[in-house]
Amino acid sequence: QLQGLIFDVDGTLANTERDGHRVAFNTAFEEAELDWNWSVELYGELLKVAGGKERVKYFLRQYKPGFVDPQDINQFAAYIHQLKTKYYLELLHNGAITMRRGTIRLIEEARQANIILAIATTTSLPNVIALLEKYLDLDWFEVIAAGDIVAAKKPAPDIYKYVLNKIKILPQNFLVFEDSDNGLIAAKKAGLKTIVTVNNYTKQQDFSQADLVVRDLGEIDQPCQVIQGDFTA
Ligand code: XBP
Ligand code: MG
Repeated sequence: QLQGLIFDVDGTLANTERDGHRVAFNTAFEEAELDWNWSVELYGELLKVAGGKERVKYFLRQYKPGFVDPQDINQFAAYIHQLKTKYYLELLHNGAITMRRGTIRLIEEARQANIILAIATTTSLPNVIALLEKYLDLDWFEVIAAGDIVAAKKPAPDIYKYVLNKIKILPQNFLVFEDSDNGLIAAKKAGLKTIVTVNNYTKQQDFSQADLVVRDLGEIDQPCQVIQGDFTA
C-alpha cells in the first residue's frame, strides 16, 4: 500500500520557472554584462534541458556558438549559474515564488497518515532548502535529493534511484508527483507510479506514461481536475 510520496520541485511544488529561474538568469546576464535576455518563449524551449548549468551550455551551443572557448565552457556556465542562484534565492525570499494549489494540503494530509515524504529535483539544493523552509518544514522530508547529487539529471532516473536507495520502501509503495516529460521519464525508468500536474510550460508535453494527469492537486472545496486517467490507478 502507499507508504511514500516523492515530489519534484520546479513546476510541481511551485511554479518557479517563468518568474523565478528565468528572471534570475536574465539578472545574472545583466551582472555579467551580457546583452542576453531569455524571453518566456525562448526559456520554454531551453527548459527541455534539465539543470541550470546544462541549460546555459545548451544555449551557448545552440545560439552563441564560439562565444566561449570550449575549454572554458564549464567554468563559464558555473560562473553564470552561481550568479543566477544568488538572484533566485533573493526572488524566493521576497515572495516572488509561491506554492502551487493543493501542495501544502496534500503534504499535511500525508504527514497525518504517517506517509514518508521525499524530494527528487534537478534544481540546486540551496533553492530547495529555501523553498521548503519558507513554506513547509525541512524536517518533514526523509530525503531531499537535488541537483548535482547525481551525475545524470532527469530524464535519467538517477535522482529517483538515489531516493529509493535511501528509503527502505518498495518502489511500488511510492507515488511520484511531477510536472514535465523529463521528470515523468525519470520516475518511470525508476519503476515509480507517477501523477503529473501540468503547468503552462509543460501542458503540451507527452504524458501518456503517467498514471494520472491533473491540472493541480486541488483543495478540499476545489477538487482537482483530471486531464488523463482515473483515480483507481
Ligand atoms: C527543474 C530544472 C532545474 C531548474 C533550475 O528541476 O530543470 O534546472 O529549472 O534550477 P525539477 P537550477 O523540475 O526537477 O525540480 O538552475 O538550480 O538547475
Ligand atoms: Mg519539474
